[in-house]
Parts: sequence; C-alpha cells; structure tokens
Amino acid sequence: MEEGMQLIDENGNFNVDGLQDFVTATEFAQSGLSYAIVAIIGSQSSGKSTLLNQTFHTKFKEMDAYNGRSQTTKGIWIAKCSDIDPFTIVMDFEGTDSNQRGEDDAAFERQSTLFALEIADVVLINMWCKDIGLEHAASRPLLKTVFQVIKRSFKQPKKTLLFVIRDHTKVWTCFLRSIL
Ligand SMILES: Nc1nc2c(ncn2[C@@H]2O[C@H](COP(=O)(O)OP(=O)(O)OP(=O)(O)O)[C@@H](O)[C@H]2O)c(=O)[nH]1
Ligand SMILES: [Mg+2]
Repeated sequence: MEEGMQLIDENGNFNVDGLQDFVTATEFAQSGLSYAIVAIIGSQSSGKSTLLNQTFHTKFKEMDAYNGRSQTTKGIWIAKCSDIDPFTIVMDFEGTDSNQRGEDDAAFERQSTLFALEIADVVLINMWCKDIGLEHAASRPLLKTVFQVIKRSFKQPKKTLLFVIRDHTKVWTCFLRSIL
C-alpha cells in the first residue's frame, strides 16, 4: 500500500471497504490481541507525516514545499509498520488549525482528536517549540481537548502521550528552563 489507506475522509466518512481490504492485505486478524496503534496529531504542516515516515518507514504523503504551504494529509490515514514486532498500525491525522477548513475546523479537530485518544495506545502530540507558553498558539485548542479528555477518562486503560517538540533551539531551551 503506497501512501497507506484513507480510513476517514475529510468529510468524516468512514471507509468500511478500505478497512476490510487493509485488514486482509496486512493479515491484521492473525495478530489476535497482540498489536499496537500509534497516532499523531498536531497543527498543519508541522511535519507529522514526515516524522511518521522517518520513524516507522511508512509512505504517508508529505507536503512538497516547492508547491507552497498547504494542507497535505486530509482526513485520517493508516498504514502498517512493516518492521516492528508486535503488529503496529500507524495513524496519520489531518493537521489542526488549517486555513482550508477555516471556521469548520473546530468540530473536525475535536472529533478527530477524541478518535485518536480513544483508539491509539500511543498518541504523539506534535507541536512547535515556539508555541509553548503562548495564549493564542495554534496548538492550544488541541491541547485543551487532549487534557479535557484525559481528565474525564481516568478509568480507561493507560495511554502513552508523547509530546514531540519541533524546532527546538538553544534559545528555547533557556526559555523552557525559565518557565518549568
Ligand atoms: N526543516 C524541516 N522541515 C521539515 C521537518 N519535518 C518536515 N519538514 C517539512 O515540512 C513540510 C510539511 O511536512 P509534512 O510532514 O507534510 O507536515 P504535516 O504536519 O503532515 O502536514 P499536514 O498533513 O498538512 O498537516 C514538508 O515540506 C517537510 O519536508 C523538519 O524537521 N525540519
Ligand atoms: Mg501530513
């Protein structure tokens, strides 16, 4: 599967046939209960697909910077990581706070974040270092949703939240030390 499989499209439609084909092609059913799901969420063009491809050797579509900055991943995509045991499914999410989605962003963003937190064992939260500590930073509504869900769902099985801080420089190390 070249670029993975689009599980949910940008209008929120669930790809039932695609999932069935994916399960058959990857022999997912044979793994029983021994599998892991990793998801990534974060703002648009923050390098989510690139990070997954580098880490899990998947082939999710990445933005081509020569064609301008725009939304690349639409909806939610899944792929099997071929070289990790146990069976690992990687989920690439549409970037939050996108200009293309505009005002409609909040509903899709919230629903897709809830889906990631519900379904994945490990959720990578990809954020710009410069956004930390800002009142109106792009990742703030996303973080608010994440923490609201965690506060409410303390009875659920444990999840791992991994905060990935991008474009971290010496200046930001000093800043982080001063606020933590
Ligand atoms: N300099 C630099 N560029 C990066 C890095 N990671 C990704 N990029 C570039 O940033 C652009 C966006 O990367 P994507 O991986 O498509 O970002 P995304 O978060 O998946 O974007 P959406 O799917 O639209 O939300 C691409 O042109 C990448 O080549 C990085 O660590 N450093
Ligand atoms: Mg992407």
